[in-house]
Amino acid sequence: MSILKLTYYPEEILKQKTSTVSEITAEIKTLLNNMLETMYYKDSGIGLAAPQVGKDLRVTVLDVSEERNQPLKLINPVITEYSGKVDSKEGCLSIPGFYDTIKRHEKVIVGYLDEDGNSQSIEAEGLLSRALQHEIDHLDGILFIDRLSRLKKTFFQKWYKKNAPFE
Ligand code: QAP
Ligand code: CO
Repeated sequence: MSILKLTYYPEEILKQKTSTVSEITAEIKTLLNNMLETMYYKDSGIGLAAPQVGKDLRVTVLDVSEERNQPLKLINPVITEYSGKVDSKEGCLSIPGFYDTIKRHEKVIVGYLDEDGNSQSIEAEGLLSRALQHEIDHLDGILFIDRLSRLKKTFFQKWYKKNAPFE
């Protein structure tokens, strides 16, 4: 296993829609394990998407458990149902140190493939629902700052000028 190098705002790969995985190879499985290791290494990480480690693939890993022992590996995830709306604060490992509140669906159902290629679905609310929406956004080239109001985006730009570059 290895710790992967992260990509940071405003790198181009974070703005691009990822490619669907057509075959679950050993390479994909290794990538998922390395993404999990990288996420756990960044102590407060609860989700990481492939573009954040420089890969153009529709895969993401998550773990919202306190004990950090409930890893999820999602291949080709899609939101199939959603309901409700809720405001909550978010951050992103690709924009370290910046947090702001955005509105998201309260509940979601996400369909995906597991590592064995079986179709699965997760019904989620709370932190997992938010994390799933945040990570699936990454796979579509969307960062949480793209969902901020114009005023808050202006504030982000000021914050970024003061704090960039990351790493
Ligand atoms: C996405 O985000 C998320 O700024 C995952 O300095 C966000 O793991 C899901 C992190 C909110 C649900 C709610 C951010 C670590 C981690 C930082 C993360 C930082 C160190 C963000
Ligand atoms: Co993120």
